[in-house]
Order: sequence, then C-alpha cells, then structure tokens
Amino acid sequence: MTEDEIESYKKDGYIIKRQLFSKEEIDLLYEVATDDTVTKNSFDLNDQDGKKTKLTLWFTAGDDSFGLMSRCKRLVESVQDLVGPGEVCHFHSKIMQKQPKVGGAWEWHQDYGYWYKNGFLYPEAMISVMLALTEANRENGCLQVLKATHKMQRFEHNFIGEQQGADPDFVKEAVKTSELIYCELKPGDVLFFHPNLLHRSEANLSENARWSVISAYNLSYNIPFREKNLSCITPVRVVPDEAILESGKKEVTKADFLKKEAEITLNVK
Ligand SMILES: O=C(O)CCC(=O)C(=O)O
Repeated sequence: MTEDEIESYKKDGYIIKRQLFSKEEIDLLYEVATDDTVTKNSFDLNDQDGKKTKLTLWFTAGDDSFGLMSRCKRLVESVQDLVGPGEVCHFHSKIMQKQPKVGGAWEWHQDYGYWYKNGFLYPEAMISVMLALTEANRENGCLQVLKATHKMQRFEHNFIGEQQGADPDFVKEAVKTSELIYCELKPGDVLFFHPNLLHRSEANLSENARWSVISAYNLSYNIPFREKNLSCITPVRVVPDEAILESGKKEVTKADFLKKEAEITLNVK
C-alpha cells in the first residue's frame, strides 16, 4: 500500500486495489469455489424477502488454493500496512455465493457489530478483505458502503430476520450524512474495509452470479474472550505470491467449516 492508499483507508474506511489477483489466479480460485466441497458446505441465510444468501465459511487458512490466497505475501502485507504493527492472523474466510435471481440482500451492518460479541476489544486490529471472483456491479448486488462511517461508534446489532443488522434508527441518521458508494469490482479487484464501516448489499436480481471471497484478519494481541477458535490469534504463515498458481488446484477441505447453527450462537458470519 502506498502512503496515499493508507491515508485514504484511514479517511474513508475502505480502499480498493484493482487487479491485485491475475486472471489465471481468479480462474483457478473460481474453479475451486464452485467445487462440491465448497458448495456442499454452504448454508443459507434468508433475507427479509426470503431470498437466500449462501455462504461457506471456515477458520483455518490451510494449504488449499483459498488458504494460499489468504496467506499470500501481497495480501498479508497490504493488511499489515492498513492495520499497523502486530502479528497478522487469519480470523476466517467465507465464499459468498450470490446466485442469479435468488441471491439475497445483506442488511446495513458493521462487521465489528458481530465481532464485538465474540469479545474482541480492539476493532482497529481487525479488517475485512473482499476479493471479487466474478464481476460485482449494481445490477448483481455489489457491496455498498457509507463512506467514513468507521469514524462513528459501533452501533447495537440485533436480528433482522435471520441476519444481524445495525440499529435502524442510527442507520437512518448515518445514511442522511454519509456518501453512499457502490463498490463495483472486476474479478481480481480487492476491497479492504474497516470493521466499523457500515455496509450492505442488495439482492442479485440479475442473470449473473456474484461470487466473492471475504477474508477477515486480526492482530494477535487482540485476544477475544468469547471466541474459542484459535485461528484469529495464530500468526499467518505467509507464502510467496506465486504459491497459488504453483500449487495448482487445491480443494478446500476443512474440519472447521462453520455450520449455520454455530453461526447463530457464535455471532460469526
Ligand atoms: O457479500 C455481500 O453481499 C455482503 C457481505 C457482507 O456484508 C459481510 O460479509 O459482512
């Protein structure tokens, strides 16, 4: 990250790095994402209109293609530049599968609205990183953010249907005073965003799938007192950028895939 990019992240609460991953890498990752192991381990969360948002989530970043992606030098160094000093750990990754016509919406929320409930004390030590596996645009429900809302407080989060959303009264005020940004991404683009940045996405009513992977990171000093999973405080074993392609197609097979029932009690998306 350049100084300007770091400044921009601090000011706006997000930054987009275009084409951080090559077409060859995205082709390989998309092939792995559409494998049986990922789709079989996905679960649905219904939005308010009964549309389904499908995701597959795991904690440990291993030696599969997505583990290598989330541990590769360019990504971990970018995260480090944005979150500052400390040992970077991988909290979890999830493949968001927004299918054509049926992919559901996400309510306005802050990721720290959830993670606070896991007992993390320092939001500044955390970050979300979204890599587009397909094009994401306004038609297929790209992520929307309210610029600079990371400077507001953490809002109360409660269930709105099956999802947790930020207190609607506070969201209404935040919407009035903040610029709405549609984060349109091409495959290979990466959006880095602050855990207190308000964001949402609309349903995918288009003919095109919108798939992405979101990896969440944490610094090892930020030890959660209600989270049993140790990945979030285990420093990432960084691999060279070439590792993704050099290792070839490696399926995601995990002992720690998250199941929906666990999601409800753990407050982890
Ligand atoms: O992928 C999306 O549409 C929304 C995901 C999201 O907001 C999140 O995981 O925090």
